[in-house]
Amino acid sequence: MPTTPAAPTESGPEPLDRLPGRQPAAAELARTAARRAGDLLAPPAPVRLGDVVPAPEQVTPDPAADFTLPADAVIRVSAAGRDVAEQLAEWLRPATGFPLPVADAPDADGPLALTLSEAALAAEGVADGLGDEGYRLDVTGSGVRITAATPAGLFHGAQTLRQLLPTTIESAAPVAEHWAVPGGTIVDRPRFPYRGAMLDVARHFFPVEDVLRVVDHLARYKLNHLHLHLTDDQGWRIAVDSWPRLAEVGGVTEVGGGPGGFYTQADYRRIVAYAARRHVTVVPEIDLPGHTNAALVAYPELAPGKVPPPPYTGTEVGFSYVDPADERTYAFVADVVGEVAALTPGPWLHLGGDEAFKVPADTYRAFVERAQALVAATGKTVVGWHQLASAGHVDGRVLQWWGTNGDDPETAAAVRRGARVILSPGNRVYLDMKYAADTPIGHDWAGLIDVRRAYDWDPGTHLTDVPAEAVLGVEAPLWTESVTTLAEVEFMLFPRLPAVAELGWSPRSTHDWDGFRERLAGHGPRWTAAGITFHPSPDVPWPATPTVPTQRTPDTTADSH
Ligand code: TNX
Repeated sequence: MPTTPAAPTESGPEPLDRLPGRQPAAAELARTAARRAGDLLAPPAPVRLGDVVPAPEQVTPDPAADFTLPADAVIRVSAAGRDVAEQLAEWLRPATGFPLPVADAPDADGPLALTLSEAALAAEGVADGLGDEGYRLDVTGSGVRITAATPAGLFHGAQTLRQLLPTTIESAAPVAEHWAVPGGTIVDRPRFPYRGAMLDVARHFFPVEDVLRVVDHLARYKLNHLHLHLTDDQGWRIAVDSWPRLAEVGGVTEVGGGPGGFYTQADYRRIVAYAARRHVTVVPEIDLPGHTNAALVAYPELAPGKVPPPPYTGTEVGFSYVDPADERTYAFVADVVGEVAALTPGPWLHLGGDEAFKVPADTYRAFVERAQALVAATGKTVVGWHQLASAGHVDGRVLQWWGTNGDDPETAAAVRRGARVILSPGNRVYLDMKYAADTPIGHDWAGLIDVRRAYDWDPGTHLTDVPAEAVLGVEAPLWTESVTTLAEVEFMLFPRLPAVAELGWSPRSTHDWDGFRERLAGHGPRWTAAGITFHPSPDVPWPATPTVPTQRTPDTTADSH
């Protein structure tokens, strides 16, 4: 809608500020007021090339080279990238209503081309190449080309392209829209190789379809690991053929007394395959030796004293453990990690290790060392909560930091012995923490975490005496004691998950709260269009909607950890 200032009644169409006797300041005010009124009615501002979350490494806009996707566009791709092209088409077809066929011959000129090429990357001017997840995206007047060395790189580039299209691209039904993409070039690759989120499916069980949707959310923001917390006191969620009662008996409870549930091996395979297609690696966690009440209900011979405990549906921690003095416990661990490893294509197996409060320190260490060896024997790399640090090293092992003070000599010592670290500081990225005191679900033991607090820290320097080179990446865990539905999962993930994704992906040089909150604001309407529930955090300047609260939460970002 036009935003020309209203012409003064007697003076004709001359610009207000050039009229004799008029104050330029008043004229400027009038013009601004008119522009504001226009803005209110105007469609959302066009997406700019730099509006991407997580922030790309290099963005070079060329406003003269904007491109509009035509209805007869064909996506051209080489054979190895075909599946990424098919997914891009699946994302774009519903809203555009365009057929978007996928065809071979990526080198032919066309409006959309995905090129897999090592050779092309050598010429891109990125010192050490785009690596196994980087991509280059070129938007010119004649089309969009994404170039990468791997399908994962193409996939991340395709997710970027999705964000560069108008918000309405998220619509599930065709929309009359000018499908413009801003011109220029993006060259992009991740800061850290491991970028993840954790879903606790043990405290409350979530059906396969919910997990798949969470995978989609991760993939949008270039997160590449989904950690599934599969076992805990309240439920055992993965079928194990050699110990069938684990799921059949241990799976039928959850916090609050609901029906629980478990994944059959076919369900789990479906999750890992769905994730793999989206370049997300599943990290299964079997929490040991504590957090095992559900296993003890199913197999009392694993319990110290051999007395079957009652099923547990509360939210306390630290009371249960498998009997470290019974050899059957180690047969159980070997069988379970063996089956889970065989079902899992990714390289990781998470052993838990947290809050085994009733196991004496030296017994705990000896147990963990045997369990780590059993995981290593499956060919997987051990991951565990940072409490594992006290046990001896095993090749490649990774400690997941969930403390709140940024300082742990035992973890630092384990790093000197060769461990790597995933950062999940409780007071920064625990997505089960409330945003504000009045958030209806969640905990607050690690503090209130609104978007700024989740965003404003540096994984490279967070832990005392742990150098950036030892940091494998970041992960945002979502514990589900109080989270019971997919909508509640999404409410806790959004908008904090994209903040964590940016910490994991974007170079530190792009870190900028003001810029981030502006870019993030543009995603609110996308989530709405996609049917994703989110918390309208007052930290973010959402485009005007009546649902946004105006009160700011107290600033909890004063300390550095
Ligand atoms: C601590 S973090 C736990 C979980 C709880 C969580 C709740 C960690 C390794 N253990 O068992 O669910 O706090 O915030």
